[in-house]
Amino acid sequence: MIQWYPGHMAKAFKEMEEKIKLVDLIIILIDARIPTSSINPKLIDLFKNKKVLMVLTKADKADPNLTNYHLKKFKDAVVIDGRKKEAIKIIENASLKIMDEKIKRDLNKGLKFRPIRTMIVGIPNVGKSTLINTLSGKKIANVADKPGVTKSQQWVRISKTFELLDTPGVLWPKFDDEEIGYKLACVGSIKLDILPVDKVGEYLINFLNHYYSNVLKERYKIEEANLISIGESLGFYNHNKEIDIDKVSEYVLREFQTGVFGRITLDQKDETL
Ligand SMILES: Nc1nc2c(ncn2[C@@H]2O[C@H](COP(=O)(O)OP(=O)(O)OP(=O)(O)O)[C@@H](O)[C@H]2O)c(=O)[nH]1
Ligand SMILES: [Mg+2]
Repeated sequence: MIQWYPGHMAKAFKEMEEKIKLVDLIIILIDARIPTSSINPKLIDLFKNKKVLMVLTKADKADPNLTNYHLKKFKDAVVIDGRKKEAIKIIENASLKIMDEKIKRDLNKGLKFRPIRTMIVGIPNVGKSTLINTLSGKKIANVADKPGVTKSQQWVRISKTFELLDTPGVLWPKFDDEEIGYKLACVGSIKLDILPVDKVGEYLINFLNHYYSNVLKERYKIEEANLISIGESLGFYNHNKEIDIDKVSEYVLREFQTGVFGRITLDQKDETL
């Protein structure tokens, strides 16, 4: 069981808590490849009295049927590719719709329209800073394909409609199910150095063999896909001429993360509900 909650995440969480009152709308980003497992229960709990928009990112790498399936479960949710300009209208329209009543109420009271203040939150590496850059049309926030890039909060004025707060990615102290930890590692939200990397690789391979049975066999030109056979095919031996299991795992995980196996979702129907 993975139990791990670094101090910087506890701090980031506390800072979010302090900002709640300043914010009208919370945008929770979740990874379309793990639309259930990437929902941080601590965030849902923290924002239970706020207006929330769920945003599925990286749907371009997820199984479209499952994205549609999961999307239906949320009250207010949209799907975006955070790197693309189209995301702007999608987020703006959904936010204005959610805030519609309040905006009208304020206008009736004679108050001037003021930008909707939103806080963008979610697990590490889900695409928060990318979305902020797309929304602002500038490279304001640091982005990289690894967890833990954003270290502190940052307010960004987007337009007349929006002010956004970028936040560091946060996980939660204890996963109900160890599969959640493996899935978060598979999509790159948990650093591989805090986990038994061979177990994560094995988890992914077993999953793919079960749900997408040909992808590994075709990719590595093998009859049966497992860490050993993939390692043999790749020629990943250590100095004892044994298969370097960790290296094979890391390689397969990286290939999965870059999308070479096709569009794959790790949360299948109602599996982790
Ligand atoms: N394919 C795809 N990649 C995306 C999408 N959104 C973001 N990315 C990529 O995901 C990686 C992580 O993006 P960031 O914006 O740094 O993620 P973050 O949530 O700010 O991460 P932390 O600051 O570490 O919490 C980058 O390589 C982005 O290019 C998307 O919708 N589709
Ligand atoms: Mg970031």
